[in-house]
Amino acid sequence: MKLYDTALAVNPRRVRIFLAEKGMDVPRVEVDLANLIHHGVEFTALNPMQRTPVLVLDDGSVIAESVAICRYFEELQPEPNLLGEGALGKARVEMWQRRVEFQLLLPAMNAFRHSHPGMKKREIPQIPEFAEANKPKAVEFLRFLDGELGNRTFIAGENFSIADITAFVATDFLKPARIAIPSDLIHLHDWYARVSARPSAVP
Ligand SMILES: N[C@@H](CCC(=O)N[C@@H](CS)C(=O)NCC(=O)O)C(=O)O
Repeated sequence: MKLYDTALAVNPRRVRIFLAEKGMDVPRVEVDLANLIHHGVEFTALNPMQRTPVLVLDDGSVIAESVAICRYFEELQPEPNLLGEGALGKARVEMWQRRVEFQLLLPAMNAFRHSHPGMKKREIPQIPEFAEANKPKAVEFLRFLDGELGNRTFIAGENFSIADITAFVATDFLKPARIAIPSDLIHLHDWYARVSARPSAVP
């Protein structure tokens, strides 16, 4: 098994944190996005979407998309559970995972990709106005999340889950995206401190 990974990129980091939480170690191949290695013939054959992460199994099967890769690992090693338990638990984690992905990670990525000079060759067309339009959307969701986190320890309930992983990497990504986190979001700041204290937060 081989994980095509990018050390400085947000989505591959989700998979690295997931693996660290599981205590799993998978051989990695670093893909240099800055030098457009993912646009080359070899990588494009693996993932025509030209994105990392990508997991290649020993029989040559390919899985792209961070959450799909995480689901594969959850099946291989169910504990500790990160995708929810039982019908309701799984649905809750999925609900929050999708909310965080669409309402926080995506606006943060759009803000970055449509404003950073280094992204000009990869985000075509790059639209700086679109970057600006995404910033308040991310902040609005942070405020919503702050209200929710007043009632529980983690995003989908009392257990740490993939929704926390996505929200954590998205929150760290707000800095390069030039989105400031309002200081009055006390519950959000407390949650961030809890998650960043976990050993898995390092990769
Ligand atoms: N939905 C995909 C997104 C993957 C993605 O956007 N990866 C970024 C790195 S964070 C990438 O490979 N970007 C290359 C590019 O934009 O050219 C996932 O969750 O895996």
